[in-house]
This record gives sequence, C-alpha cells and structure tokens, in this order.
Amino acid sequence: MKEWERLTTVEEMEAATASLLENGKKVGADSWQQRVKNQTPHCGFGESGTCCRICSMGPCRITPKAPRGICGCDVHGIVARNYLRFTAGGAATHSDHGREICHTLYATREGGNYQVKDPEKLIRIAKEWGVETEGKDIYDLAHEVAEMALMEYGKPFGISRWLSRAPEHTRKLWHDAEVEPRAIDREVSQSLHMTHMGCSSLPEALIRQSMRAGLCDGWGGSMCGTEFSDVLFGTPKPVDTEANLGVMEKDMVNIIVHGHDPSLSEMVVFYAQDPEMIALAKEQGAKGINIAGVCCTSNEVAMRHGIPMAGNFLQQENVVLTGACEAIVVDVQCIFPALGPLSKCFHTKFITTSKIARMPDSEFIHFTAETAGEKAKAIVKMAVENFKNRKPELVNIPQIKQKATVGYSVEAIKKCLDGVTNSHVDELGTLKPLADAIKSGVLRGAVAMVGCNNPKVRPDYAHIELMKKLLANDIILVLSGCSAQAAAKAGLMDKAAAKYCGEGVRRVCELVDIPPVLHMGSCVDISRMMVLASDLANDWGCNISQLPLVGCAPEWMSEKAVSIGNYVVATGIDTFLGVDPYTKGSSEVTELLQGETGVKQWLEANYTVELDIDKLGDKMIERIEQKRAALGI
Ligand code: BF8
Ligand code: SF4
Repeated sequence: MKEWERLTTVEEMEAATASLLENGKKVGADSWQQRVKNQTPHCGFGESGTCCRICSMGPCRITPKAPRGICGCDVHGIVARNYLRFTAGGAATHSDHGREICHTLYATREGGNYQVKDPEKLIRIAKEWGVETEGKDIYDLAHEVAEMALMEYGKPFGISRWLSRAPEHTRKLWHDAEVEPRAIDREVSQSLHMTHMGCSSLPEALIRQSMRAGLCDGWGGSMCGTEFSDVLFGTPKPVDTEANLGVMEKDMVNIIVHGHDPSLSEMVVFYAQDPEMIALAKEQGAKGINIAGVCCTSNEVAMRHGIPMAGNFLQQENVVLTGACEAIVVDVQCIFPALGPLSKCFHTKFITTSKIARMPDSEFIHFTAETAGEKAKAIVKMAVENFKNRKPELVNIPQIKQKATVGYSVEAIKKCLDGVTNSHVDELGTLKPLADAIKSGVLRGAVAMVGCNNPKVRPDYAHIELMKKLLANDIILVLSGCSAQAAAKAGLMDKAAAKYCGEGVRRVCELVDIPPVLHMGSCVDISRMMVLASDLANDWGCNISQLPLVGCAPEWMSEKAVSIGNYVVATGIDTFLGVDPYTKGSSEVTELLQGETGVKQWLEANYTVELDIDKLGDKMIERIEQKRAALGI
C-alpha cells in the first residue's frame, strides 16, 4: 500500500469540525451532529419504504400482521410507489434548475447581464438540433435554441432531443424497454399520476417509470442545465483552485455562495471583483473580498473561475461557525434551513434569493435574470458592510486546505488527451487514447463517483477511502457534486497526488498532466459523464454496458441522487450505493433494481447496495474485472 502522506485526513477534518462546534457552543448554536442524535433511531417503516400516506385513509404501515394497506395495496406496490415518487422529486429538481438556465439563456443580450460566453458550443448544439446557424446573429440563435430547449419540457409529442447523443444500441434498449423519456415535465407529472391512490401498484411498471423519470433528468433537464450553463458562462477547462475551510480569509470579507444555479453565483463573483466594492471593503477595514463556495454552486464557480471550495454538504454549517462569514448567499437545493437560526448566532447574513427556496430567518433578495446585476451588487454590498459586525473573539478558521486542479468537462478531457497523442481527429477530439490505456491494462477501468454526504456514513470517509482504494488498483476516477469536494479537500485533485496511486494511474496522470481524480462539475454535470460514457463506447466500438466503468454514490442522501442513479443505471452503467434507497422492505423491488431480472434485463445494468464501504470497493473492483474478462482484455 502506498503512503498518502500529503493528504488531509478525515481525522484532521473532524478535528477542525470539533473546534468549530466548540465555537458554536459559546453562542448556543445548534448543529446537525446534535440533531442526528435527536432523530435516531429512525422510523423503521420509513427506512424500509413500507409506509404509505398518499391518501387520507392511511397512513398505512405494512407489518406481518397487516400485510396490505386499507386499499389492499401490498408492500411491493407501496415500496415501488415511494421509490418512483422519490425519483420524480429528484428529476423535477434537476430539471427545473435546467429550465432556469434555459430562461437565463433566453434573457441574454449583447452588453446585458448575461451574455453568450461560448458561441462555438451554442452553434454546435444548434447544428445538433437541426437549426440553421449560417449568418445568424449569435443572440438570435441563443434565443431560438433556448426556446427549443424550453419546449423540451412540455412538447406534446416525441422523445427528448438529447437522446440522439447516445449510442444506437442504448437508444434501442430504451425504446424496447419503453423508457425513452418524452417531454421532461410529462415524465415527472406522469410519475405523480401513476403513484396517485388507485393507479399503479405493479412494481415492474413503477420501476420502469422510475427509469424513465431518471432519464428525463439525465438526458433531458440536467443536460439542458449543463450544456446551456457552458454556453452562458463558458465550458470548463482545467483551472487551479483550493479546497477546505482554510480558504476563508481572516482579514477579508468572506462571501459564501451555496446552492446550485450558476446564474446567481456568476453575478456575485463578478461584483465581488468590482473596484467600487473592493474600495468599500477597504473602507470597512478589510483587505478585500473573498468568495468561496459550498455544494454544487461551488463546483460551478470553481470549474469556471478557480473560486475556492470551502466545503461540501455537511460542511455548510461549518462556514458560519468560523465566525468569519459575512454572508452566505443561497439559491436552491441542499441548503439547510438550519442556516437561518445558526446565522443569527453570529453576525452572518443568510441571504435567500429564489422563490423556490424561501426560509425563515433569512433576508430575501429576489434574484431574476432581468435584475441580476443590481441585485448581485446589493448582495455584495450588504456583505461588505457587515464586516464591521464581526466578533473577533469568535473567529476561528481551521487552517486546512489543499490545492486542486478542476474543470474537466468532456471537451477538456479530450483536449488533454489530444495534447499527448496528437491523435486530433476532428474538431471535438477523441477518447481513443483513454480506451487504449484501459484496453492495454495500464488503467483497469474507471469509476464515476458522485453524490452527497450523509450522517449515516462517516462524512467524506467513504468517498476518500474508496477513491484511495480504487486509485491504488489503477482505476481512474471522474467525480462530481459533493464527492468531488471531498476529493479536493483531501488533496486528491492535486496533480502531485498521482505519485501515490497505482503505477498505471500514475503514468497516465504524468503523461497527460492531470490529477488522478477528475472534477467534472456539479450534480447536473453528471450529464457530462453520460456523454463521456457514450463517446467512449463509440470510440471503443462496444456498448456502454460492456465498458469497465461503474458508478458509485457512497454517501448519497437526496432525491436528486436517486434520479441520477436511475439514469446512470438506465444508461448501462452498474451503480454502487453506500446508503439504502428505502427499498429493502420489498423483495420484488429489490430484485427489480438489484437482481438479474429487472433493470439488468431491460437495460443491461443494475444497482448494488452495500453499506460496508470496504466491501463496496471490493465489489466495484470485481465488477470492473468481470467486464474486462468478458471483453477479453
Ligand atoms: O446536487 S451532491 S448534497 S450539493 S445533491 Fe446536494 Fe448531494 Fe451535494 Fe449538489 Ni448533488
Ligand atoms: Fe393506505 Fe392505500 Fe391510502 Fe396508501 S393508498 S395510504 S396503502 S389506503
């Protein structure tokens, strides 16, 4: 086993958290660590998915003595309905984020708040969608494509436009399994219809729709989110940054951006660099303005601007507990309502900006595309003017941080590979060198590791330990979401970390000049991974399900994660979970998701749920080796 001495350990991160919790105690702050204690043990019915409350004859809870709900629904129907509703929640959330981005694209204009930063990508997508681009003003084109994208949400006929990016074989599987997503809103809405009292209770039908609802996210709403964010704000390319709480600056105004939609964070980042605002910060006694991120918003601005990452999901309270956070500015998703009362214990301004995520104890500054500039400036000003209210005796910034190189969009990965091999075949490059490295065994395979933190798993430990184990076994990683931030905090996104990996990973990293784990972005950016897998299968000449590639979400917690899991599986990629998705109460649903006769038969991949993290790693390695053996490599 190689030494990983350059890494920040989970123990060091936990020690930092402990010292911050002490800080919190001084002001009577609550914490998730305490609330977990209050909430455990969790309800066994909820955990196994066997409680139904979709009509007011219930709630019905299934036990050996009461094997059916009042309407007669059995445990399998109840578990499957709950699973589909969970998926629909996630698909709706990602897709609505994507919709907001489409609206932002529609609001672009020359010299306006929002502009087209990557016109080449816009033209590429327009051509993909059969739009005439010749001689067209780029903003006219942006509006036309944005409107087409918005129609994807509610078009009455046809299937998602984005499906044409998938290999022929995958599309046929989707068609034959009747899971091709149609309009995005239709799949979400139909999922709710199917799970209404007195509709579907047949597990197979509910799990098929769960796949379809997932696909409308990954190959629909999320893909809109990713692709048009690139058009608006630039397609990520490798950029250096830093990660962990040590990125907060004692002598500067610290503004934390948190949430998901880059439309907000991009503008806040822009106005934090405004000379007028910097001068104001200096007037207040600060050395300047420091922006850092939490959760997926952090991934977005790190990938495009190198903005440092203060932390991931279960670190969001920590940024306030430092006593050095002037403002935490949020939009949507994964925001703890706890931030309201917590910020009141400090001088921190908790600023909510979206009508979708309203919270008590916050200051609401409604942010829209039309008013983005003035609102972002007002937010930055509010933070700057709050610097003087800081209580120096409460300032405690743990001095831990690591260097990271982030920004590996599919385009960037291809460019890095091209740089080495000179195999430039077309405008967009090729993944052939990656395929060759895997075929030759220099790399054994790849893992897409994604997802959240969850107090049910020791935070970040599963992510980091699994990554180390896979890297030692010459398996390369692509990451997104809070998993990516776990890696960055540990130091695994520092190119220097390559030397601790297996011989093959080390050689590839040094040759291509990449870190051993590649940051592909936020959770909507898992759509990038779907494109990567599709292109790799095409360049390889095999099906996606044959590739020595698996997905993994060891610490997942959100509905979005289940929606993601479903579209990753439905795309032909076996997916490994470290937290149970509330399905263990039904043997039939478990078989459909994890066995050989459900999704595996329809879509050539399935789930593995394994709560022992070491075994989870072993199972992934075993699956990758099985795929290699089946390919004869
Ligand atoms: O969408 S990984 S905790 S921040 S849900 Fe949330 Fe999970 Fe983080 Fe981004 Ni994704
Ligand atoms: Fe109970 Fe059936 Fe109503 Fe669910 S739908 S709460 S199982 S009666």
